[in-house]
Amino acid sequence: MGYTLTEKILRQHLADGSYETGKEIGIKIDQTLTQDATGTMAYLQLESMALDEIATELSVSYVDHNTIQVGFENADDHAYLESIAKKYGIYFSRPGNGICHQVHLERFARPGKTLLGSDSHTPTAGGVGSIAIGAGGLDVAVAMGGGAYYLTAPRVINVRLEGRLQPWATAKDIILKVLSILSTKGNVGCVCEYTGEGISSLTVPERATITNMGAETGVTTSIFPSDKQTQRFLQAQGREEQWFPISPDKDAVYDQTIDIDLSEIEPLASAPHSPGDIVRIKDLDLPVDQVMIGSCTNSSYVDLMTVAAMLKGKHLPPGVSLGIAPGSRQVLNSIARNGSLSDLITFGARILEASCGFCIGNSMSPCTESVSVRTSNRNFKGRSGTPSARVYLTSPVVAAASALTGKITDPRELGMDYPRIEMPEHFEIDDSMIIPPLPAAVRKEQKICRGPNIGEPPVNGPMPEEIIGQVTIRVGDQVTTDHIMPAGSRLKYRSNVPKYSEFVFEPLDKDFSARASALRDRGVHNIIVAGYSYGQGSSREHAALCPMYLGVKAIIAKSIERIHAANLVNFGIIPFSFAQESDWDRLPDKTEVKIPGIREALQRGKSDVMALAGDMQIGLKMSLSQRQRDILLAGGLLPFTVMAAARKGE
Ligand code: MIC
Ligand code: SF4
Repeated sequence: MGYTLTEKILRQHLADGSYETGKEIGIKIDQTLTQDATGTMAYLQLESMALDEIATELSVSYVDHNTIQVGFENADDHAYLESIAKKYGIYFSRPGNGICHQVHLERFARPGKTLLGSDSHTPTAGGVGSIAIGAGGLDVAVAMGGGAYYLTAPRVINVRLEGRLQPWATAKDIILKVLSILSTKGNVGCVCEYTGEGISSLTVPERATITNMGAETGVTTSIFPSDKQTQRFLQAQGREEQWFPISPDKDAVYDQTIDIDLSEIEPLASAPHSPGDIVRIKDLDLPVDQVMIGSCTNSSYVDLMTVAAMLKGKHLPPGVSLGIAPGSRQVLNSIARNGSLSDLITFGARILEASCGFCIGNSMSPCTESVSVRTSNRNFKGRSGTPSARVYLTSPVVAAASALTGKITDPRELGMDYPRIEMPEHFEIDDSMIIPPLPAAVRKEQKICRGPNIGEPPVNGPMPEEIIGQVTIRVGDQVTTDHIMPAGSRLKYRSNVPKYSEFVFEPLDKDFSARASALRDRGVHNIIVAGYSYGQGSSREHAALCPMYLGVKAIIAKSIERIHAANLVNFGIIPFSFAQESDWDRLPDKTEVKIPGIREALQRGKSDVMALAGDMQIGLKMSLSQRQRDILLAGGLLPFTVMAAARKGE
């Protein structure tokens, strides 16, 4: 029996365990990436591991999320990150150079490699045939130190593409179609592998749009084989020598197959407030207040050139605003040199920095009760900064058509010829905004730059014998990391955990933080009760770290998403699931809950434990590997890693 591409690359990188679907394996990580919003914590944790050198082939620190710099906090973070990169031999992509995933695809991602990134859209690099996985910053720090990354050997879904896209249907519509089939839940522990003759017509940036937004299905990653298109892309990026072909074996066996005929794909959108609520553009008839084009999903050269060709010589209608954020300095500079930037400016577009910006809600929030059409990948309620706004996620051509007419518009109705823009044979290459690692001798001299915004990461104590606490909050289904730990205007506190913790659950319950810290100070453990898919979305470990700081010891949910569940374990919080889902109803806010003998249960490898709430008994399940149990007993991955290193040294 042959191997899928996923299994092939994972087996080549196997560092711990034996490969069996559904079982935990440890893999060697070749490359890492961090971004500033998750990176400061990752590097503070790296520092506390007291290493001299990083062990990866390549690690890159990007600054792309918090580039607004209102006040000193963001700038302090940037200075810290730059000094850390100099000290440890890490590439540093300076603010202004672009969004981590776009730049990594352009300049560093390689077929057959493993990439671990402290951002959930790291799978973008799956577009060149890399196994690229999003994780919490602490996992990335451990991988930089040479530690294995642990994941479940995945179930592999074969997404077989046949045919060719029709004009005005795009890669974004393919991933929206996949989302309409897979939805945003129930795919934990899977990988989407794209095959079929239809893939040969998709360029690497198009493939990257698909693997990027694959994150919204909850899969571990998505991947395309490395073929002629990959070679063409690496050639155009001046990296041809890094190309080699890699694909699944002909007799590879998949756990599930989905067939999609590209010629039947039509323009689609994610309707408010979930990327998985898919509708056809032609069924929508809605005036638009704002159009935002950019983000790591859709801001490539071809994306923006196509938009510019559609808008050239025309003007923005009154009542609509248009913002465009190119994905990288390479993209921005290319459209500047060939004059297309001027076409966008003449149309009335507001040109934004090559960064995340609007996508994470730190700028360009739409007005109250407005409709915003965006080319990004997430439309969770309030993520734009305006809770009452309705955000539709679409392709760049639908966004441009909507900016032209002032209402959500199917571009096929414009009566315009489809501007078929080719990917260039040679991209403009200028890496002068990426600072390469310093020679080892000079590195030692480097001083770390620590402004007042850089705090120490709090560390948890060992797991107590029993949990004696209270349900501090009970939430429903699909609570995202944006609900647990909001970004937007709160982002600047990412390096200051006590301050950032004041905003835990802010969008759902403004008093949560005060209540939880009061209980913690009285020695009462905080417990969170949740519905399905708790912790969807971002890889931000602050959604575990800050609750840990507030004294949360356990989450009891109907289900928990992959990255978030791993982050909870990493910070010593137990992710429980209900044995009977209907028990969710029996645990409202303020219920006093006891979980006796939890330490012993973890030590003895038990999967079932009982929670006591008054005279009720509630069955709980723990789906944890032995390694995760040991991490929880130690109080988290950091104390576990430090203890393991000390044992080795004895
Ligand atoms: C996101 O798109 O939600 C983010 C902001 O990029 C996050 C990372 C973060 O919260 O810093 C992600 O996707 O992991
Ligand atoms: Fe940045 Fe948005 Fe991409 Fe997250 S999804 S990395 S905020 S552009």
